[in-house]
Parts: sequence; structure tokens; C-alpha cells
Amino acid sequence: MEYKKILTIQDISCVGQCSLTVALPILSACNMETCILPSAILSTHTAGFSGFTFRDLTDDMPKIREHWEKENIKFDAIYTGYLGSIKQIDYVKEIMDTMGNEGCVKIVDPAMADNGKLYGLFDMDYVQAMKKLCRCADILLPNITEACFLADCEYKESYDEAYIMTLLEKLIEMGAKSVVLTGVSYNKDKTGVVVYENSEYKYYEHKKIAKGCHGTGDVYASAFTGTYMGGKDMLTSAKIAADYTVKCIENTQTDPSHWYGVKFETALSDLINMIK
Ligand code: PXL
Repeated sequence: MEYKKILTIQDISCVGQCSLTVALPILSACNMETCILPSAILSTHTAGFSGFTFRDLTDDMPKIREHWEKENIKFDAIYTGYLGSIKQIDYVKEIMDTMGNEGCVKIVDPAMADNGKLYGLFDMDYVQAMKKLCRCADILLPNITEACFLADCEYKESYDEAYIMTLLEKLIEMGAKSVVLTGVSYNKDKTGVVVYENSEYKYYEHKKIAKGCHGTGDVYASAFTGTYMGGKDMLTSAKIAADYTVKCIENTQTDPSHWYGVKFETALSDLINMIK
């Protein structure tokens, strides 16, 4: 099996089961050498905890990139998630442009919003800056809220396929080569994921679990990236990532004390079996 080297750029939330603390183990379980570039270090994530610390690592980024350049380090995929500042987005774009091997796959999860709202630390200037990064994505991985912000469309709780098509086309017009859109629900008991690739729309519908869980976007994007880089096609990777994420939520939903993330570790063996 070919051994792939992936760089993932997102924050370290020391507690909270999101970003790098889920991306690193999931990508490793998918047999990928996983290199990290932390965008910021927080004591916890920002959704539901108060008084968290935040150390912005923007100024370290160009120095780290220069060192890697000197060492001739290159990556087979670069996968980005939650970033720390607007200035940082330009550095991340530069890394995307210069640090890839030939055929490097650029995967952008514009982790900035959910349920119709931006995450606490972000504003519309951040959205504008994130659009620049999304333009260079081979695969853009937004949820519906993020897609609406990026495409300047009104966020809706209920919609039809025509609305989703408009969103997808706007994201492609913006410059993304393909889109994997999560949380697409056409009826109340089901949700699903749309893969939009070469102007072709494919939909995988799966079980909807009533209670939304924090960090599932990061679990999904990491499982998708690991599966796709392991050689599966985009739709198969999108399905496996969805089934794994559902399993993680099922493992967690009976434990009300575990409100801040999902117990993704106890489902890793399922993911390993699914990618075999
Ligand atoms: O899961 C997305 C995420 C990642 N990192 C931090 C967050 C969030 C969502 O709120 O706060 C720091």
C-alpha cells in the first residue's frame, strides 16, 4: 500500500474532542502519516465552555513553512479546518500553493459556522477571507450553514433540491473543484451528504439522530480525508465518513455528561473495517 503524507492545519483544543485531537487519530487509523500545523491553542473549544484561553499561532506559520521548504518536505494532501485569524488564511493559502507534491489534494473544511450561525470568534470579514481559501480547494467540505455564508445565500431550515443545487453551483463558480456538502436533509427523520463532482449530483441519505453533537464536522472531514486518500472514490468516502460519524453519535447519545464532543475512539475499529 502506498504510504501517504498528509498535512492538517487546524487548532488544538486541548479539551473538547474536535480539530487536531480528532483529525490526528482518525487519519492515523486510516494509515496516513499525519503532519500537523496548529493554527491556535485553546484550553477548550469555544462552543459551550466559557473563559477558554486562546493562543494565536499565526506568526509561527511562515517560519514553520520556511523550515519545511529548506528540508524539502512536501505533502500528498493538505487538509484545513478551524483557523486562528484572517491573516493566517493568507499563510495557509501560501502553504497550499507551495508545499504539495505533484497531484497534492487540497481539502478545505471551512469550519466557521453551524445551525445558521458563525462560531463565537468569527465575523463577516473572516467569511470573506475564508472564501479566498475555498477558491483553491480540490474538495470543499462545508455544512449547509457554511455553504450559505460562502455562497451569500439565505440560510433555510427546510429546502428542496433546487435550493441545494443553487448552493453547489455558487461554490463551484467561486472556484472549488468539487463539493461534499453535509447535513442535507429533505425530510425530518433523515439527513445526508451530497457529493458534487464534475457537475454530477449524488446524494447519500442516512439516519438522522435527533440530538446534534459538537465536533462531528471535524470527525466527518477527517474520516472522509483518510478514506479518500486511501484510494476510495469521493462518494464511497462520503458514505463511509457518514456511517462512521453516525456510529460516533450513537456511542455518545446515551451519556448526557458527554455534551462537548463525540466518543469517536470507540468506533475507530468500525472505521478501520469499513475502509478495508
Ligand atoms: O469543531 C469546530 C471547532 C473547532 N475548533 C474550535 C471550535 C470549534 C467549534 O466551535 O470552537 C476551537
